Amino acid sequence: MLLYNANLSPNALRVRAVAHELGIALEIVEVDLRKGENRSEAFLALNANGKVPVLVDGDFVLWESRAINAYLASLKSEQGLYPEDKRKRAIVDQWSYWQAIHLGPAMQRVAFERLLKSKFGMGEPDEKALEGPLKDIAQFLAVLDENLSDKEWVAGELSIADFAVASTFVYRKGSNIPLNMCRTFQPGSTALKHDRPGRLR
Ligand SMILES: N[C@@H](CCC(=O)N[C@@H](CS)C(=O)NCC(=O)O)C(=O)O
Repeated sequence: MLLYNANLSPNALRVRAVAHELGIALEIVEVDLRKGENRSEAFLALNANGKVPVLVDGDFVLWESRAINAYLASLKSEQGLYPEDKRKRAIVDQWSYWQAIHLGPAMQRVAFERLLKSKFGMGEPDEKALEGPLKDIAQFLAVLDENLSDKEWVAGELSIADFAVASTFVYRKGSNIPLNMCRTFQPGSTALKHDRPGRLR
């Protein structure tokens, strides 16, 4: 299986982490986003959005990191990362979508302003623009905190939703997003076990 990857991408990291957890070997094809390799005709033929990650399994092409992870986990269903039980799966989907639609974009907005913008020569951080996202992050982390107050993994058992949520935190420290607003992430808390993808960096 091939994974079109960019090392700086949290979305690609999420897939590498799940493949690693499942013991699925991926042949990595590095796509240099800064050189615009994701805009080449060959790459756009795989994903017209021009975004990584993209998985190629024989003649099957799949993009969107969470869909790729659901596919990979389904190939090794006995490991339970994407449970077949309808209700358990629905809860995994619930947290994966929550990360994709709520927590992830807010964290990404801050990471872009505070960390990536200057790295890409796009100017200084605009702190004013971050008031809304930071407020959202505090609200969403409180929800995560509450959810993890009585369990180790977001959907009860380790699942692809944990990898979705954990990969959100890759740029947290560099973006100066404090976790002291969230008791879940205090030293010694079980939520810090959500660092599995971090170990693969
Ligand atoms: N929702 C997509 C997001 C993919 C995405 O935004 N990838 C970024 C890297 S983190 C990318 O390829 N950006 C290049 C571009 O948009 O030109 C996923 O989860 O796979």
